Amino acid sequence: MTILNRNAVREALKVYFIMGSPNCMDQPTHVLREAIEGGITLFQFREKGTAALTGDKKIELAKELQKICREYQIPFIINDDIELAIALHADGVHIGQEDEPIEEVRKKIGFDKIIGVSVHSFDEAISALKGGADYFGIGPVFPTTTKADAKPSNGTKLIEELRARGLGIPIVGIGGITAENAGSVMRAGADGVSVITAISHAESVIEAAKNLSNSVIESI
Ligand code: 3NM
Repeated sequence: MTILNRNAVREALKVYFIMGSPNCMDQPTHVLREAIEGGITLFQFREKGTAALTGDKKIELAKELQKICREYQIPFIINDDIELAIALHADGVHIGQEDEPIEEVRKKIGFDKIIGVSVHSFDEAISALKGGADYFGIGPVFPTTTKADAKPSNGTKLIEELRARGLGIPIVGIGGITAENAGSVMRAGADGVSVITAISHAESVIEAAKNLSNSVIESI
């Protein structure tokens, strides 16, 4: 577990925006600025999928987006790419079950960084907790077409189960979440909602982030 305050992590998860260049209809830097102005509380750089940048171009974009996050004091987390997270002194990484074991990631990244882990069952949750995860990403809560290899959607069942079994770790729901259904994810026991499409594909990114933020705040 990180040495950062758990409640600070919990707070930061509320309106969790994920994006990379393949998700954007406009310049990623512009989309991120607007999302921050609309009220997102954390940003995850996830450069994946068709036409995803690689090599120096990926690093350049990561740096530009990190600079914006720093300007607004929004935590900047990198998906999967632990080496990049270390090189840029990112605030943390988000890893899946198929990535390096969390214990190894922690050794590399240090105790002053956030590690988020995607979990799909009670057993995965316990392993991630033992490994020192700072938060869980649980999804897909609703159907999504954004992640090619996403599992079938499972609603809020696992979030409810983990809370009913006494786990207090910060949790963020993910997958098909919108301003309309975010409240149900929060009421199930999540501390925040994580979205790609609901913000990055919106006609007005600012308005979309504001709407999502309002739904989350109203459901607390
Ligand atoms: N992870 P959207 S679902 C990145 O289930 C990701 O772990 C998921 O995108 C998981 O908000 C997903 O557009 C895609 O549905 C989320």
